Amino acid sequence: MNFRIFLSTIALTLMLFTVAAFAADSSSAQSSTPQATTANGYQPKWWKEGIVYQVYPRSFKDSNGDGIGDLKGITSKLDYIQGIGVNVIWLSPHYDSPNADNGYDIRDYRKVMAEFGTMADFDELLKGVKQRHMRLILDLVVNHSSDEHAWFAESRKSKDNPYRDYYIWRPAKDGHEPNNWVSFFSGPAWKLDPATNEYYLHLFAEKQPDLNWDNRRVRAEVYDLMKFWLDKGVDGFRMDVIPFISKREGLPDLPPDYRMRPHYFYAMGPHLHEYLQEMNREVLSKYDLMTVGEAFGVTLDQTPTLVDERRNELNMIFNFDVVRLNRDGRQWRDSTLPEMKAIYTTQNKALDVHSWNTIFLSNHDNPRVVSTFGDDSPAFRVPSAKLLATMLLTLKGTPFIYQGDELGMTNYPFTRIEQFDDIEVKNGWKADVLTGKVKAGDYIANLRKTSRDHSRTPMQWDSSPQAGFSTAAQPWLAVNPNYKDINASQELGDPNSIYSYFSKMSRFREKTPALVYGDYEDLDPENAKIFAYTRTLGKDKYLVVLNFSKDAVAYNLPGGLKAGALQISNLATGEEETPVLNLKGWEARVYKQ
Ligand code: ISL
Ligand code: CA
Repeated sequence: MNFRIFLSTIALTLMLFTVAAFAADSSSAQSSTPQATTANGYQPKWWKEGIVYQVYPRSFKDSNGDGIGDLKGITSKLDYIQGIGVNVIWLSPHYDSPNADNGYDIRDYRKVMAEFGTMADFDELLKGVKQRHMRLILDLVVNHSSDEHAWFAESRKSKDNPYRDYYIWRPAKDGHEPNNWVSFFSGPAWKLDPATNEYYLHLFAEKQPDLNWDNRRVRAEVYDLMKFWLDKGVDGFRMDVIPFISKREGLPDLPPDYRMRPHYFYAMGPHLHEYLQEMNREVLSKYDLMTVGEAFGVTLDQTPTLVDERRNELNMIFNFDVVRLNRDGRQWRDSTLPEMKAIYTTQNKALDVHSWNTIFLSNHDNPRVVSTFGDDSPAFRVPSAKLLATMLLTLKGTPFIYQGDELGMTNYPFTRIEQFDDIEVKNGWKADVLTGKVKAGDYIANLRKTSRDHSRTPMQWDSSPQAGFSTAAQPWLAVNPNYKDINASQELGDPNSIYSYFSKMSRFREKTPALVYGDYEDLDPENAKIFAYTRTLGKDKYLVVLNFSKDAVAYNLPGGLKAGALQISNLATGEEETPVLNLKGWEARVYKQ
């Protein structure tokens, strides 16, 4: 070795030594021990272990008798929410809004909707959540704003207004809309604005103009408003239709095969990843957050590109394959259990240790879970709601419970168009029924299965008038007539209620790492009645057996597998372990093997 090489080797060794010492120092400054991964390689995170409860404020609890749920109402029910065993609350939009789409059309992102209360009420709510060691995530609706937002009021004034480029304006093309895009709420996605004689884009209602994310000033505004709420101490965001924020270059026409499923064309635009990474750099990475994107129009193979932790975009997304299993476009269809199982298997294969899933069966845009995936007839409503709770809380992914599902609330028996509030329903009526394209009877029959309003009827608190939701003679949307039989006050006092079962299941999940992080395996994919799967973490293995039918089934576990020790069941059987499991209709069991 010549002398120069010898010297530089010493220098290099010294340098490496210093770097290593520095690295050790800085990591110990952050946390005393680096967090160990689970036996199967996951980084533990609070948002992977959490159970989320979605509150739709308008329908939750009315504190002042105006017929509309409000923030004080939610604060008064925090113990009830905690009693379900959840530890994160997702609040649907609570911002100032003219309510063309119940708050998903925001007029002022920094103001509380007057109907819901004041900023002081919001601060009280957040304080109450924190006192109970729970967390609060907000709805971030930034693909579009309200047309009553100050930005849009400016933008529409003139072509050279400084806010013009906050939205997406185009001149007419051959006397028509700039392209053939359709709105999710019927009709074209463009509206001609007389002030400048140009069209603006609205993928949803006319009162929901799409923001122009290609404008860096728009992005900066969004990051600022996010920080406004995060600095108050909220713990993250559910991001409304976030895959739509980047529009396709040149706004090309919808190809014919996308007309019935335009969301797959609008989603995943060319700059989506760039904008999410920027948002992550500018905002998300500075806080300890939960982020979940409403990934309407995202396919499973695209999912890892949004949630792989090494890419620094989102923590999780909602994939709609299961909740939309019963739809062909907007029409109801009967799905099968093997179809549902196939989706979960594909999801689990698509996501590796760097990604994380969500599990949800309903929300404010879907019908009630027990009426859709269970059986809401008197004989089976309770066991089937508990079976669905068992599934929700033992599949792999962060579970989201929609308000009222913990009580087994059911679909509303709609018979007339006047009973609906939803803009999607009203616009569809005008576009399809009043034009004679669809018969009124067929339209209502379909809505009885699919309408978003099923989930939006008021929470059923007790058997007093208006189910204890409000002292008003008429709440904004009618209470389900079954509230005398299905309500919280009855369920809270009953150890065998659906509410009590949720509570028990949630706590069981919380103390069982295998149910959070364990590998998932479907044991019997083709079985049309039984859903049987295992969750395995190191030496811990749990078996879940669900009878998705009202029939009794004598079930032989595949491959001579033994069930193990019964941990939880929705029907108290206490049966001894045998090679055959004698399952009653809608029975659910969890075993430790
Ligand atoms: O019911 C739907 C329309 O057919 C849903 O597909 C829904 O519009 C879609 O999932 C996007 O939902 C979100 O954005 C909408 C809002 O109406 C929904 O309530 C919200 O969850 C526009 O902000
Ligand atoms: Ca109120």
